Amino acid sequence: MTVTDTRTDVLSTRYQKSVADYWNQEQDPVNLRLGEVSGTFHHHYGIGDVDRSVLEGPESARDERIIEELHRLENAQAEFLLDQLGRLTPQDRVLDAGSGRGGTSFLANLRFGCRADGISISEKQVGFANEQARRRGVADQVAFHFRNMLDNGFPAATFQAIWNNESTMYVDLHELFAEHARVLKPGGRYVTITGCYNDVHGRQPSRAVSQIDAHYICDIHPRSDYFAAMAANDLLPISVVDLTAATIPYWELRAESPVATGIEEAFLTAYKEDSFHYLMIAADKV
Ligand code: GPP
Ligand code: MG
Repeated sequence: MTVTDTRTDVLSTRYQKSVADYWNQEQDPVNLRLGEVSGTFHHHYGIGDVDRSVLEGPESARDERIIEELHRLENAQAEFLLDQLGRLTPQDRVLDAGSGRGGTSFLANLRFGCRADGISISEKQVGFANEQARRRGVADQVAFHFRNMLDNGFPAATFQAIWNNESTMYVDLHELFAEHARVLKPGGRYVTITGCYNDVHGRQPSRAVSQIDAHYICDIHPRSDYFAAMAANDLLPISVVDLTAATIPYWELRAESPVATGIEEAFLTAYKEDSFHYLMIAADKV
């Protein structure tokens, strides 16, 4: 199959077009200033204990120290995701579905030495991430493509591992996992870190979860949908970790930081009232 990255049918719905518009315009300091700390730019949240001393200290250094601490926590989240990918060798290929500015792909290539491909429906993000690959001298090993994760264009059984780092809330999970299962090798690993609503309390999202959906133009899924869609698509869960308690300190620090965006209270409310969970789910392709 010949696939180019200049396809005109990448955005197949008006919804996808509006999501692409959002990310093509996004220039938020909460992402750019954090990325500038190390040159690795992420689009996900953080986990782990916070060094609260960054909030004290001299006024002049305070903002910079908070930003460095938030970035340390988002790096820790990406490293935790990579911990779940299983044994990978430099001969393996991995796919980053919803790759943003490329952060998790670069860390995967650094850790495993394998080729990483990232896909995004934002042409801006794809351009930014490819420029990062060039600057980092890894453009021959890490490449980003303007493609849709529901129709990724890769041949069947290409990848030993695939992940979604906080990007599943933009797509239908049955369609997504069918496409992932197609391009994963048998025995390959799928990992997602995601926010999902707690449907133990009912099949509608809470107010706080709805506020998060409106903020990012996304559609947060109920927890059970992940497992139903995996089971229907030859993905066999091997590990589930509830990261909710581990991400709350990130949100508390972010709420007090100079880069708060206004969505912090909705996350803190949703997590603390148990209507929303931050989960890692790993599964193997049968
Ligand atoms: C964070 O990206 C992730 C999303 C927008 C998807 C929604 C995630 C959930 C867990 C519900 P970001 O790093 O660009 O967000 P922000 O700009 O708020 O830091
Ligand atoms: Mg962010």
